[in-house]
Amino acid sequence: MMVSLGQIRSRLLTVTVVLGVIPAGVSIGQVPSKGPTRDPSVEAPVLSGITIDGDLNDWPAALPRYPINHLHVLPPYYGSNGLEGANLMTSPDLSAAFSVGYDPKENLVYLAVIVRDDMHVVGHDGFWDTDAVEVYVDGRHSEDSVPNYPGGKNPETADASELPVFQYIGIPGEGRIYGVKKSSGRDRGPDNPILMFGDIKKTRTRMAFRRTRGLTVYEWAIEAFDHYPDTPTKLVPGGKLGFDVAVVDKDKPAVSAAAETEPEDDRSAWVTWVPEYRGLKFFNAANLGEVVLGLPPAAGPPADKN
Ligand SMILES: [Ca+2]
Ligand SMILES: [Ca+2]
Repeated sequence: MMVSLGQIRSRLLTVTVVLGVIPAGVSIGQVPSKGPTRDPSVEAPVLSGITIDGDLNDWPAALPRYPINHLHVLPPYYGSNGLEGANLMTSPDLSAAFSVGYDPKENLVYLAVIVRDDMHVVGHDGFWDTDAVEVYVDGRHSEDSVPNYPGGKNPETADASELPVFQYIGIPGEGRIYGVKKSSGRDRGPDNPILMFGDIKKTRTRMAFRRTRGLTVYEWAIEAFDHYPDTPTKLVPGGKLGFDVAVVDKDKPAVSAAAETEPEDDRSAWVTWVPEYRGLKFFNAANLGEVVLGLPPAAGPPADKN
């Protein structure tokens, strides 16, 4: 269930009692607390001067890269695509990792997804026919869930404001993503990336990709929301976001019009950062890992006097 105002108030009260006081302007999901509260958890350092162009030369070289290496075989939709038993940290067939940071002034999360993938396939009709990256974000770091699309809606009518988790999707090519022609009841053009169940143009989320020598790089600026589209999450040091990233790998162009009719051995692989799979991620925020927003770099030591 999505939380009601009453639940929010009672949660706020609990947090207030525990912490004594909540700094002004800090939303419930962003009450700073020390250390990770989920597994997996990564810290996002403060970055600045990032240009979204698919070139990571503007990223600090020393930034950690975290493996995206949990393969989920979910018949009849996703297969192993030849990756069963492969080391997804080193395989030339598929190995993927991400780095993450944020800019508190721009109020954006920056995400670099680096994918080694020997066979580049871009399709436009469904989730089953293309290489892709999916980013899951919960700006409120909640444990909210819904059992299904709210109010009897369907994927074409459901609205991102009614679901506990945002799903952004990008593909490494031009054209429509996952066959989505309609979302939140409105016709959509072939945007890249898209906000599933919403309008990417109402967000500041952007993505650019580059493909060179078997390596596909996706560079993202991501806007998180307390409530879409009117209340972006304020990104402050110590704040936490629910987060996961999935890499989709299709290696042979689709020969049919649905995932379940693709040859089983050629079905795309779906690989995530979070180890467990417990159903559609946009229905349950508790299934995400987390990004902890780091402190700005400390002032350096005084310069030598000589
Ligand atoms: Ca760049
Ligand atoms: Ca591929």
